[in-house]
Amino acid sequence: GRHVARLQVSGMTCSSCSSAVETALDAVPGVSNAVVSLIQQQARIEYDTAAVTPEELLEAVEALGFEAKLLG
Ligand code: 9UX
Repeated sequence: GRHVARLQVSGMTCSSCSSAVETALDAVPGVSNAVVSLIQQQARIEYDTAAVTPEELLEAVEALGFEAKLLG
């Protein structure tokens, strides 16, 4: 089903960073929408639980060199 995950993302220092994270998350199969806030250092991701896990979302962010944690 469709779920929303929120991630704390640390290390983003400019809007190019947050745009890169957003683009990477949007490219993950099963993600229907990702919005990243530079100011809040957070990502909000709408995704299909049948296609992708929260752990894979974290990995997509970490692959860019940022640290990510799943928020409650
Ligand atoms: Mo520019 Mo943001 O190299 O880290 S993308 S500062």
